[in-house]
Amino acid sequence: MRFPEGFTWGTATSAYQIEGGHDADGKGPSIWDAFCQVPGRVAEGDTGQLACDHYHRFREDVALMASLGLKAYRFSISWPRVMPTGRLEKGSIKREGIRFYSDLIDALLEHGIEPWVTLYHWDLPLALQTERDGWLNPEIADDFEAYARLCFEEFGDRVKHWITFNEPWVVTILGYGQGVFAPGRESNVEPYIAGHHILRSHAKAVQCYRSEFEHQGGKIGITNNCDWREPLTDRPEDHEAAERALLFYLGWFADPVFKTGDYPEVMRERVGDRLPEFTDEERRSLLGSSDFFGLNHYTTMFAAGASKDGAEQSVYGNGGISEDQEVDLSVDPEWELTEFKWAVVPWGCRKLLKWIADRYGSPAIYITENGCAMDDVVLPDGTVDDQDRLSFYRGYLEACHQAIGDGVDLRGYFAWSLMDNFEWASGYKFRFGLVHVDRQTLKRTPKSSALWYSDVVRANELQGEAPSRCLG
Ligand code: GBH
Repeated sequence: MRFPEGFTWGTATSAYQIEGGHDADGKGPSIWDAFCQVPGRVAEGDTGQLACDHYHRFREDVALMASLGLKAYRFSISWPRVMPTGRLEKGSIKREGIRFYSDLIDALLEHGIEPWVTLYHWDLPLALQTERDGWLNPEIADDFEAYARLCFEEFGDRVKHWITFNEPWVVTILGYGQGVFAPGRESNVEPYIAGHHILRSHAKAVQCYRSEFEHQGGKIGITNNCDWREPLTDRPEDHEAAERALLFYLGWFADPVFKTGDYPEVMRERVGDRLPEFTDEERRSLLGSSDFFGLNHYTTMFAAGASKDGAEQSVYGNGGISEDQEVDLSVDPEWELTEFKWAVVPWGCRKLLKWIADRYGSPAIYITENGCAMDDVVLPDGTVDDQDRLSFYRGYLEACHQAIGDGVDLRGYFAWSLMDNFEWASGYKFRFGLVHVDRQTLKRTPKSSALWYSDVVRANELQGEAPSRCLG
């Protein structure tokens, strides 16, 4: 599997999932610190208080990445670590928090690893939630802009790839629709409001970057998540259902940025006045506000036109708000499932990449997350021979390779995740890491999949010198 020269190979993590140090050096609490304290919200009462203690062990982690030959690393900045109240006010900037990220970035660059920085991977400063209603408040766009500006000022001399938001769909549907993620709200109105202000905040941060930090010469974009939706049958209503499901999933956040400056028409029709309106100026600032198309992709489901009963049974289905989309989702019982019960369907990845290229005019796409939770067995010597994860990666990388052959402009791939970490509401039981982290000792050990991935990356990096090397 020879990938184009210059292809970006990396792994990804997020702050709350690995850092720990939840109150170290003056860090403020986030909505995830609070959510974890609510009994029953996170499996086994797990929290991210310690996580992988990356806050104290980052040098070891960077050295590990370097030893695996990794060339890029996507991580997120914890907003309340650098701005404990979330707002720019007197004394509200924490130099210690800034120093942590600055040291991390320097360590990466010393090892020839390119930092890709996400500004928001779900850990909103708690005060913005309790005092100001979080993403429901239109004014949050100003707070996000101020926070983004601080990051550009402090790190932009060294960081050349920025991602404003990780997965608005998860923030809105799981956080404000189903209530299974922080802040734990359940509604069929709030997801659309929160999504609206996330998009406005994204546009403001990008405008700030492009107007004030152009001299830094970096790229900025947004990462959305989308699972593929395959029509269940050849019936036209199933084809329409699959398309509609993709528009409610990805089109919701991608059309405003990459296509029209506004939401898909089908959402307007079905969501009606629960879907907020952008001003003309907002539409203008949204359209074209991403230098690349960030995509997190994990799985595939069949879509069928919903029977009325189905829609009523499941008000907040796992594809969004199902009463609005009227799509019935299912999986093929033959498909292999990961530990998370997500189906392993590499061809869905290939089809999704093509769908994005066709709908959005062949943007430069980066897969900023792809990976799986598997039932790892730790051997007596502490190693993990995770052949099922390895074949997951082989399958999905093959699909990416084929997509490039189909003409898709795929520029990079980040495995989720560098190491086993705090898997949100599922706690530590589910492990997505290439590197095993022992929960007692926090010792890091690369799994078989990590060594394989490392080989793929190295051989691709060597392509010029050793053209005969063949992988896969
Ligand atoms: C990512 O989101 C997150 O960015 C990351 O922090 C997290 O650790 C990682 O996932 C693993 O959970 O139930 O079959 O309908 C993933 C977004 C949205 C992907 C829901 C799977 C549901 C599949 N996910 N989707 S299914």
